Amino acid sequence: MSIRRKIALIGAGNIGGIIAMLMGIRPPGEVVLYDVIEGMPQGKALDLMHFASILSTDYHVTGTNRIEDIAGAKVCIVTSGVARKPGMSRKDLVKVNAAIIKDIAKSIREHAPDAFVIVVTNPLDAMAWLMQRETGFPHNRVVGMAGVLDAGRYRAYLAQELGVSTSSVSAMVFGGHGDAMVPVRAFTTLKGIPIERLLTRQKLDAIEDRVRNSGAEIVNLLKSGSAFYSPAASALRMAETYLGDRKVVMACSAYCDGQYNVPGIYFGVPVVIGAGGVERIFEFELGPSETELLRRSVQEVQETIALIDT
Ligand code: A3D
Repeated sequence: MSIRRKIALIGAGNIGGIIAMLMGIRPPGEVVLYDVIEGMPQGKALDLMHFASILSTDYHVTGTNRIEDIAGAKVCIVTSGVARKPGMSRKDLVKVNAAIIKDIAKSIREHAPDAFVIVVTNPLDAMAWLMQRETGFPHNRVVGMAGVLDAGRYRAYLAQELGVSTSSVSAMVFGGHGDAMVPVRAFTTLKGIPIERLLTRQKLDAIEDRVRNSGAEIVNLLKSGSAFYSPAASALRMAETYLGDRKVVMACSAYCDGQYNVPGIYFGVPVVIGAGGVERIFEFELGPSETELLRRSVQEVQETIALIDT
């Protein structure tokens, strides 16, 4: 019997494949790559076995079309679903992806009942909400990936504008992973210096609009498919933080039960990720304009959840 911990990548498309590749560079455990397309996860796993051999990283990765092969996984990263195409909103995706998530949730509950589940499939907050409901897992063991990516985009543009390393910029993006997401400039700094002291309001408005539209900007450039390198890196960070019990603070889509006046839905808020999954939601007072923007974002997520057939 293997003593390696198992990580299941459910969906072996662009994001699943890149996560599998990144995990091959510094393996956090044994990886199972699952997809419904026959031969595809097996082909990627074989290529990755060769990749790891070249890097000498002792990576154990297998590809499968049998969902039962996720058995005993400690982490499941779910990317299965359909990606956005040009002109398609995240909401257009809801019905098709909800059916896939329901199916996957049932399998996770059956085969990996102790897993920490990271949902990537869009529309993100609604799919994380659905995953928790369908697995019946405690809320702290189901989380959605969005804020890490959105904050990463915000930091990238700010660092570019200021001509500094992204490592010197700390940024926070709240809210649903949609057009109404809320980059919070009051909590965004360059080494502790409030960003508002360094850039004009007009410049920050423009950068924040670009953050909100980055997903669509990439979709329009790619013409088919959506962003995959940065979503993969974001999900990897979350999985590593959990596996290492690192207690890093990051914005994730987590279950809010009144925090920030968010009522019983999954929503992007700053959380601590550790061995207990989502161990804590950080709550503090926001300004009136951010509070109003969050209210609109809550509404957007609620409207998407309402589209899911119960
Ligand atoms: P893609 O390359 O199409 O991969 C999705 C994979 O899911 C495909 O290989 C499908 O065969 C597979 N699949 C479909 N149905 C099932 C099923 N029932 N069981 C297992 N696998 C299945 O897409 P991608 O990897 O680029 O994106 C995956 C998802 O992430 C999409 O829903 C995107 O919209 C979403 N996404 C989210 C973000 C966020 O920031 C939250 C960013 C980018 C993409």
